[in-house]
Amino acid sequence: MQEKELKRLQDKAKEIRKMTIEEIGHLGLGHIGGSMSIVDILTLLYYRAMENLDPSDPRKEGRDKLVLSKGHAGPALYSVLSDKGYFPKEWLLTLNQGGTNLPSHCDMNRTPGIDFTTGSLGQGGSAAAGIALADRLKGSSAITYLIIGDGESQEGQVWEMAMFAAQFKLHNLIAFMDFNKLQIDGHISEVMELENIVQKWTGFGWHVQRVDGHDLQALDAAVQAAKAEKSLPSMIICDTIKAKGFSPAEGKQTSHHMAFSQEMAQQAISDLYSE
Ligand SMILES: Cc1ncc(C[n+]2csc(CCOP(=O)(O)OP(=O)(O)O)c2C)c(N)n1
Ligand SMILES: [Mg+2]
Repeated sequence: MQEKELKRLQDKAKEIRKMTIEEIGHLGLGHIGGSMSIVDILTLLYYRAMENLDPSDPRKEGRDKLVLSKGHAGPALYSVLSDKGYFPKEWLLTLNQGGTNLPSHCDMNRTPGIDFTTGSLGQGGSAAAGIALADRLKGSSAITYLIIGDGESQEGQVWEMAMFAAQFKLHNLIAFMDFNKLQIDGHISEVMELENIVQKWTGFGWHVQRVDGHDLQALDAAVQAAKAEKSLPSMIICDTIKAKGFSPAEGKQTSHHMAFSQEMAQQAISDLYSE
């Protein structure tokens, strides 16, 4: 990736972080931690990797798709979708309020651009594998992207999906694991260890890479390598920091779901831009 393109994406990721802080900050509480940790992955996907997207036709046949299985990170995806023009930016200020089109967790029947309803952890991967298989049966070359959490990866259903996708050689399924080392109740290593995660996915028959999930250049190279793989499904393990770019709680357990004032939000945004 050229330096200019990298800078464009870095600036965009910053803007998406700012929008997400404002969006959750307006409501006063929410899943800031898991939203901020995937901003770079979302930026790489929506501003570079995904093809055949049309915000005026969100269900366009043949488009690449994303299943955000850790559906509680919806606010970050809503920032991206509003910026892309799927719906007005003003909707962000209605997050998780009565009558909103932007519920706390992703809902494909409410929000233009959301490809699958998620929130019940462990299930989104199965949906993504089904979508990828359906696309292949239709003769479509579309790619289905999937984002799962590290805590979510303790769910047994994730590993059933892993076997299924390998069995059917779903090379049009490209998954990211947001390895931010934290889940709702504490550190992954204390709740249920995920070590040897690369060996685990490799053992389940996937093409596996591990990258810094905040390095857009590395994410781009990993997606290109995943696209070039024409037999196995791909898993990109992304080392990330929970609440990345939200200074009051970056890397902290408290960021999972927290309340914060407008003043804290403004301070966080000014810290973000003085980095
Ligand atoms: C099946 C299920 N059990 C419990 C929850 C409640 N829950 C929401 S987020 C979360 C923690 C998820 O941790 P992780 O996957 O690491 O997400 P992140 O760190 O990105 O927030 C839990 C337990 C849920 N949404 N679904
Ligand atoms: Mg986590």
